[in-house]
Amino acid sequence: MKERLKIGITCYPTLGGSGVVATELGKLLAEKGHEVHFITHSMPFRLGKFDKNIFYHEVEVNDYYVFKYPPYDLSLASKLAQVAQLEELDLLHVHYAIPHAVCALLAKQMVGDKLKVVTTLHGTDITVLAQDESLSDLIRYAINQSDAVTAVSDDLIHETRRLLDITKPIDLAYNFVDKRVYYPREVQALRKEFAHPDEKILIHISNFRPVKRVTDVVEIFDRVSRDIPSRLLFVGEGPELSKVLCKVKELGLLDRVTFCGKQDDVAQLLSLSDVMLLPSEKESFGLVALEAMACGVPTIASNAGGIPELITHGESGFLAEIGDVEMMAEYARKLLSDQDVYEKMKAACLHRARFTFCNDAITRQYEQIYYRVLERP
Ligand code: GMT
Repeated sequence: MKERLKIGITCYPTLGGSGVVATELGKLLAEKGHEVHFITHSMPFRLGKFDKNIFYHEVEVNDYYVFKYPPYDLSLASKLAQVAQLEELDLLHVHYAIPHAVCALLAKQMVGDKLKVVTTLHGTDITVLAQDESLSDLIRYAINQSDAVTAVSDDLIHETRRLLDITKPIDLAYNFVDKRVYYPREVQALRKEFAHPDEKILIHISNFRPVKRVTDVVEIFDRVSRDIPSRLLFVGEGPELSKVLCKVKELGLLDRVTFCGKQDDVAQLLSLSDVMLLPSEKESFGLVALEAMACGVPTIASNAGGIPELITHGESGFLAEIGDVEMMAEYARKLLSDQDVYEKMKAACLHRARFTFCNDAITRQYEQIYYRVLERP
């Protein structure tokens, strides 16, 4: 290791892919000997076992009665400044421009210029919030003032430039999965709990936000299950859950669909599945498809956002236009009915996850960015 760094990490600790990536990155940096301080409103859900290099600082929100809305952003900025000073942090790596980068920049003003701010864009702050005129100037400011900015796909870099008219360099740092956690597990016994040996298992994992188009998953499954004996597993929950349940009932699929709710050890559920469905409207990367890939499970997805950078159509999965459930079902049938095509694709998935989205390489890339902003070559 070059020089041991003291790094503060702020993310949404319980939210989807960005929280997972930020937490996994922190754990890998700590394993490499860096001192990592998570500064968040609750314990990141994937933090796991004790590590002497990992610290957790909880942001407490002041709910003083004159505040109509408790000022979380100010509490976070103040905590970031406190921890940075007390622990002599070299930098803050914040995930999401709004509000985290803005809070980190305020902390930097309080602490002094020595403290560097690295901001990672994950998608929603650009593809949704940047289109809101009341926030776009603030997001532009957060990006321009950060010492370095990274994004999880090339598509997200282009969208950021297009929507915010930004010229500042943005580093591409793809998401990754820890190959010690995501690999094809031995789950034959568990698989029997979900399906008969002659049935295939399709899976969808998300937070059931409208952008995930989860009802398309039901439409695709409906078409596939007419020809191929199969089951569908839903993992996760969120605002569209009841709509999805209605669709499942309407199509008479209730006895073939299992709602697993929120699950922590998704590598097990992925390993017992045959195909992942991800028909999203927007997706800056699609971490869940990478998790599936690393477990040897091909994904059939929409060609939205950064997904085509992750999945090579026809090689490591199949892509169709957003909303084209007919085509996605056709690809699923092709994949599930031809063992040769399936085995080839499974091998391609394992190789791609291991070598292109390798946790070691991407952690090294982030370290290089840290040394660069700190001017410690
Ligand atoms: O997709 C979500 O609803 C969650 C969101 C998040 O903050 O985790 O996901 C975004 O970041 C992930 C990690 O970089 C990406 O894999 C997802 O594609 C991205 N979601 C969107 O762009 C909609």
